[in-house]
Amino acid sequence: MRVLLINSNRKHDMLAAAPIGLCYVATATEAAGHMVRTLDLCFLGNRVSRELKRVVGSFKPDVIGVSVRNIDNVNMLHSISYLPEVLELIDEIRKLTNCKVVLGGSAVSLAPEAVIRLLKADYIVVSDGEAPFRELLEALENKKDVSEIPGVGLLINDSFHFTLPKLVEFGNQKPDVGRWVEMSPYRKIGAAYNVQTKRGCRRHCVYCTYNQSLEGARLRLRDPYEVVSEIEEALEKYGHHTFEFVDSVFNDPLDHSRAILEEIVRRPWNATFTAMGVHPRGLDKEYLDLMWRAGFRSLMITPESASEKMLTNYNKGFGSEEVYRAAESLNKSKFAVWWFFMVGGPGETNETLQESLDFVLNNLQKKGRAVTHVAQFFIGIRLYPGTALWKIAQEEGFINSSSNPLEPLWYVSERLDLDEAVSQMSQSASICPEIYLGFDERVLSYSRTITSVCRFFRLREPYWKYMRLGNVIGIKSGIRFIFKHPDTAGLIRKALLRQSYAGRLVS
Ligand code: B12
Repeated sequence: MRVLLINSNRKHDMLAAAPIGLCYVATATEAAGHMVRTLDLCFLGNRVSRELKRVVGSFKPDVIGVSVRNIDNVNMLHSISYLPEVLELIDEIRKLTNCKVVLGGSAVSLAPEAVIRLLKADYIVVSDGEAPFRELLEALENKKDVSEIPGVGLLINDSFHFTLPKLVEFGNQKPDVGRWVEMSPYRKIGAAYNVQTKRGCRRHCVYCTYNQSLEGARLRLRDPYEVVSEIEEALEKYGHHTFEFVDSVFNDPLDHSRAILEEIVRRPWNATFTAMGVHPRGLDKEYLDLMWRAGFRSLMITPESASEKMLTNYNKGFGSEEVYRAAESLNKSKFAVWWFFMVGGPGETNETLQESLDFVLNNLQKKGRAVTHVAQFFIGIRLYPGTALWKIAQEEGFINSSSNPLEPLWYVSERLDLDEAVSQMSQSASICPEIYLGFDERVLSYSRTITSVCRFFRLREPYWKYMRLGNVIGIKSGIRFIFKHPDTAGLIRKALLRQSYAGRLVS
């Protein structure tokens, strides 16, 4: 069959993400004997319709697969939904061709039924895409029943029919991202070449979906030698020198990540690495030294809180002592570290929030050290079906049985005084340039200018580390809160009212 795979994600700022998931599916589909073509919409701007028309017209696909990564930007103060543009895309596809449209990607896995209904696709694929998509194509080609294929969903007489996915071993499939995607615009904006070393997450954080429909709870590890060989091949073939590990948690299990780092050290070439989702556990001097020797210069760490009580309530599986210890080790290094903190989880009070802020104020400020920290505080916890927090939120009246998971739905602890919380965060940010707040995310729309300046001055990636410098300038010049809404607590209340919450926080 002729299969066109489209990356619908157009978020083309500093956090641009090359569609590695789509590339995995492309490689597997081609290996099954189909003719595959990819179309990446990320940097096309207003040329999307023209390109779509051109590619559909010339390639004449039998099936179009669309990757849908994000539902929204998970920001309560500055919420953006990405689904309207995907709906528009699918409407355009329908006008151009009668071929079947299949959706996959994290947005689909998070809310399969809601997505197929909203986006009016023929089929959806949940979790890993490779095997279900291959089976679906085979069934379509041979005009066989598709309704029992694991991981595939469809509407039959307007009722949603879905077969649970069967997650197979990761094996040694290679996405070959550089073959399917033109990487130069990603490179230009400062984005990395993506690599995945495992699937699955064995953590059970109350708000998280990684261990469920996204990747499953069972760890499926790749052979470290194969992972590093994939990197080596990408270096040789595409000359991309900055790589990002996109695992849910890169350093869990620690031994597996260590084996990968050691294998990188053994190879004769140099490259730069970063990873999102680094666990504080195990970040001691020895491990950080190994990361540095392998070529890591930055990492993202996701403790979500520094309060013992909140870490327990989030079921993070580590305590505040480990967070403090990780900071201590990182402070002796030269890394750029982006820390993520969530504000407002179950049981959060203004005191527990202050504990996290104090942790940053006392442990992450520069104070002449070589390390650069950025500490991002987000208020409101995004709710997803299937998580423990979804149930808690239902019991506490934040959502009800008819809540739509495609609307950004939030949980905010009722024990938090919102006005006080906003003032605590602003107060800390006014004296600590490391702190980056929800409304600051608007700075991402200036990514192109920021990266051009960074490139002009030959500054080293990752460019996000210069957010600290931006805040230093902002504080000194008095424009630090340029993006801050005059009534931030009011914005939070409005978001909660929109989801029909009528409890203490809005009364
Ligand atoms: C790594 C990561 C990041 C990194 C990305 C770095 C990079 N260089 O790519 C960073 C930190 C920059 C990041 C940023 C953001 N992220 Co993020 N990120 C992730 C994470 C942990 C992994 C994504 C990944 O690459 N997975 C590996 C690939 C192989 O998996 P996959 O894409 O899902 O593909 C598989 C299937 O989905 C399927 N599939 C995919 N496409 C297709 C297509 C077809 C046709 C088929 C059949 C199947 C199929 O098959 C693939 C292979 O099996 C996920 C959570 C998770 N565990 O999935 C969140 C996640 C995707 N991110 C999320 C969000 C919200 C964001 C941001 C919007 C946050 C923000 N405010 O800035 C930005 C958006 C960035 C962007 N450009 O889109 C959310 C999306 C949920 C939502 N509410 O929309 C997730 C799910 C996390 C969460 N909160 O639950 N992110």
